[in-house]
Amino acid sequence: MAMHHEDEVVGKAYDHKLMKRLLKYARPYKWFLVGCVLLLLVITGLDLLQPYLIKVAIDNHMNALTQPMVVFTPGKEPRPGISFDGYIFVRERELGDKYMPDYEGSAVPVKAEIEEDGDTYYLRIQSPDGDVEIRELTKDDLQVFKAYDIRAVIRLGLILLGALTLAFILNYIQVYVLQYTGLRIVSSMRQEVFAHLQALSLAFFDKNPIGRLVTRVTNDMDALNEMYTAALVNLFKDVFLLVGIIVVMLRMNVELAVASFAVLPVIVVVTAMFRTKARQAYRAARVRLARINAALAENISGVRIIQIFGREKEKFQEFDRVNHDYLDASMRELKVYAVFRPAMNFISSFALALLIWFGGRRVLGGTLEFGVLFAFTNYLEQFFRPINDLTEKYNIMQAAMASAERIFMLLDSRELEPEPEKPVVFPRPRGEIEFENVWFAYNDNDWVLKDVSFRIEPGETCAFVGHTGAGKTSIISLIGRMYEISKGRILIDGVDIRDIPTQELRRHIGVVHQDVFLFTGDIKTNIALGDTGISFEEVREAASFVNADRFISRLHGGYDAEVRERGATLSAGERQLLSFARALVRDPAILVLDEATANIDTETEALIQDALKRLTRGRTTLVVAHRLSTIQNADKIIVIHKGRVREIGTHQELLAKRGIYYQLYLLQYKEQIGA
Ligand code: TTP
Ligand code: MG
Repeated sequence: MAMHHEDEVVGKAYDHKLMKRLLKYARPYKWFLVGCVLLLLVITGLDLLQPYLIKVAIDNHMNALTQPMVVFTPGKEPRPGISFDGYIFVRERELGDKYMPDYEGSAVPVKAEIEEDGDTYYLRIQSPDGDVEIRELTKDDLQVFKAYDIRAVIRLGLILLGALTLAFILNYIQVYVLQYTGLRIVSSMRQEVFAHLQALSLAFFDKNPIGRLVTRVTNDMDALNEMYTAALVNLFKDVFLLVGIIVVMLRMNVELAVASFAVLPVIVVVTAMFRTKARQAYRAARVRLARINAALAENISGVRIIQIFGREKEKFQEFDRVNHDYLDASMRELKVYAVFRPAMNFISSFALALLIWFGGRRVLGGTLEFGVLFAFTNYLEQFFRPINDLTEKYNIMQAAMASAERIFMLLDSRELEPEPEKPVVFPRPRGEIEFENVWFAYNDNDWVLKDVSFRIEPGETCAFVGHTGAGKTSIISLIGRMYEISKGRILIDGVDIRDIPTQELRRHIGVVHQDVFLFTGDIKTNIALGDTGISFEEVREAASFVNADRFISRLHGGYDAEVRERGATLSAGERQLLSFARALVRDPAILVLDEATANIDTETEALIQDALKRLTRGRTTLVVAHRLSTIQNADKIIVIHKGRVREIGTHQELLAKRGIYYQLYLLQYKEQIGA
């Protein structure tokens, strides 16, 4: 498990393995995504259609008055044309190639053309045998021809409007479905991460700061959402569009298409340069941002200490440094983008200029129709849009890949041994606890417990004493299997705890820490901890049993009183009593009290002592206490020294031994006399 440098994980913008795994989460929404891709295909088609329609309007109708026509007798025309003087005039270009060779169905004088001479227009009709008939067209005559084109332009305009409307509607559906899918995918991933976090052993949380884990579930998930919605599927659209534009351009005019794409090699080179620079800059900024987050989290949670020790200025300067570092890195990143975007703009403008120079000359020379040039400028603009967006998508993909890597790292972390394959049925234990040569370390071979063995009989009260850091808390966490031991066995009722499903095991163990953690919510939920199997009556009973009901009834709202900010509104003693109720309401077979009786006023102390006496009745109880006065009645006292069990016995036995316990006792006794 190496998660130490995970904030510095900045991978590639595309990683096949990661992508495969990411797509697995998208599988339930496969059809939504496929639908989106299909919609994008249609939308792209509609996007491509628009310049083409305009080209047709320009070349076939706006600039078409003087184009060659073929004359048909009415009823023989292969497609609608202009009805004039008892004939139907159809433009050659609208007929297409297949009618050209034989002029099938045409009247005797077959070819016609309108000629312009100053303000006067002539209709020139030429029969196959070479006879030419020229007649002047009156204004009304001319209007007949023009009306045909006006109608056609209106029709094309309507088609364009239809295409735009359809594209709008399809875009709406596509964006909606895609965003919905992205949110669903990420929401289910977030759920998985949360469930995984909950199941991780404490050892994991010792190594991973909370701030970092919160980032996983929020920021990193957002990055993935953006990838699913903004980058992944839209990449298809970009590819469709680019390929579509290239195909359409080539079909319209090969020469012009080649001229338009002359800048492509430059784009490739510039983009490649950008990618390298952007990755370096992103990595640098990312690492520094992680430092800012860490500094922020620590300074906010430690603000009490900072203020009371007056360290504001130093901490400010410390943060200022980190902050500046990040600013510098961000500026470097900014510069990369600040150069790339305008550069791409310049290239696209240059390509446009090239096109106009190249195509404009041909239009003036009569070898290129204006509508084609117009469509080309349009397509070229569309062509550069996805290329310009590439930077953004690149950014998104890069962030997403890094986030995915971190999330998967988290999901892959296994601090606990897997659940037993053949779990034993574990009913309520009698409460016999046995440690058999247990060796334990938080880190590798840095032994905290060395060869610890002891045995506690059902119903006994057993106290652990020893110097600070001796390993008392560690022993207690091992019973609930919060950590895995390295060697030896821990048995409850003779069953190795590794053979018991952790949930079953922990259900029978009630723990009271000195540092009581309260959740946001009311008093009764803090006792029942959301366990629906526990009735309000039971909560009240438990609370009154441990003498907690007295202060609860004084609270505004009683059991419904809100607990805010982890119980900052309650005193330490009150929180202690609450945690007793919390442990008792589950009626655990084994009760663990870690320094539960320190730092409490005499009145509450008396209440707590009274509560303790009742709590311990009928169950195995393990108590860690620094003040030996509180454990003199324990059935068994185990003295831990530097991770080893040094003495076991009752208070009297241990005093008689004159060993470590005796020393401790004397020390505290002297203190008391002195006080
Ligand atoms: P503890 O078991 O916490 O010692 P203790 O409970 O006997 O001490 P105290 O009376 O002060 O409560 O710690 C034993 C050693 O293990 C100590 O050197 C610190 C180390 N340790 C860790 O490395 N990680 C942990 O999460 C804990 C709890 C302790
Ligand atoms: Mg401790």
